[in-house]
Amino acid sequence: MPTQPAELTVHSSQPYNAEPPRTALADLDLTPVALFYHRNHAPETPRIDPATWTLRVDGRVERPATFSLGALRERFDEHDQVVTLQCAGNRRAGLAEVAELPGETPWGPGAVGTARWAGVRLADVLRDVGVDPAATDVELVGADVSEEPGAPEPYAVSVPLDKALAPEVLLAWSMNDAPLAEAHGAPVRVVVPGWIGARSVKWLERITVRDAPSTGHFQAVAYRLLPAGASPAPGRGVALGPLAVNADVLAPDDGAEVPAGPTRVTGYALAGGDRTVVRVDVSTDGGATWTQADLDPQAGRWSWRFWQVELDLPVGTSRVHARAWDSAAGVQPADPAELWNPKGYVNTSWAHVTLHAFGAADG
Ligand SMILES: Nc1nc2c(c(=O)[nH]1)N[C@H]1C(S)=C(S)[C@@H](COP(=O)(O)O)O[C@H]1N2
Ligand SMILES: [Mo]
Repeated sequence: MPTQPAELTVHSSQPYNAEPPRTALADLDLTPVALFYHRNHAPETPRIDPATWTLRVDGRVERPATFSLGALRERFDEHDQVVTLQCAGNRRAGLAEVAELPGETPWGPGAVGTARWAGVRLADVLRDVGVDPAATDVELVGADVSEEPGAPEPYAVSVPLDKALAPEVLLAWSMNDAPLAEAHGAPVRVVVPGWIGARSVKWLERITVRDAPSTGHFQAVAYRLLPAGASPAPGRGVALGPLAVNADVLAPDDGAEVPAGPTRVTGYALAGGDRTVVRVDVSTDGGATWTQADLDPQAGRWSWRFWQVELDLPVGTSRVHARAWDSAAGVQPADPAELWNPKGYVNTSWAHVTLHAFGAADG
């Protein structure tokens, strides 16, 4: 059945930040590129000629090297992974209801998406240049320059060496079996499965192996979890890495009018790091009682897991809550107020939508 292409909600155009409506993400193992959220920090999208693009690999390595796209393709095997990217700011709007988050993009449910990414393993490239035994972190540097930090500098973050050497971390040139789009980081971006989206650096130009995390703004100041009373400063708080377990309702939409009676409610759940989703609970009585949703098989080890449940909705307004559990017994907390933090990251509070069910007579 042909579906209407959904419109993205554009939060800002420079930098371009946009998300799809929740219902556009429902039931599609792979999010079409046209529906994939955009999260940027620089006012301009870099336009890089793949023919002249190079990747510099340096720092604490035995043989610093520069690779062209052709050299990467020739020298290393191609691998692919189905991976869900989720912005640490996804669902921030729920935290902004607790207390103001001035200057932060008010993401709804759509700063998340899943794609098949193909490229080379970061581990293969690192082994090729030889990592110094003293190395601890791998800095990933893009081509875009944000206006956010005091001193303008290309987008730079890092991941610990052990994650950088994990087989799932890719330098990707393809998304959903098509060449990676400029907007999503062409010609080559990093994909760090199970970690916050901010570590999956787009428009990758340099990899520097270090004995400390990157001092870039988006590692040292932003994307860190601070206590509610603290203000961001270099090195303050905890750098976000592995995703915390999260879930959301994808359909029906929040505020939807539906016929009373059996109603299929669907959504996704996502666990981070080396955890997996093991259970999703759904409640229509504010969490007093819970029903377990059916879990679909995962499209990939690093992808979200869809869930579904049939609820018997009475005429009137129902609030549907959902929460996921991960394989380390991590569970989503009830209240966003418990999670509120000054940059508005990691809203993993119970998902909820309000549904208005009408009877045959009001139909
Ligand atoms: N070079 C660069 N890489 C980046 C960013 C950026 O602003 N510049 N944003 C990061 C963030 S915060 C997220 S959530 C993802 C978003 O990827 P997408 O725009 O392809 O969805 O890219 C990450 N990689
Ligand atoms: Mo992000």
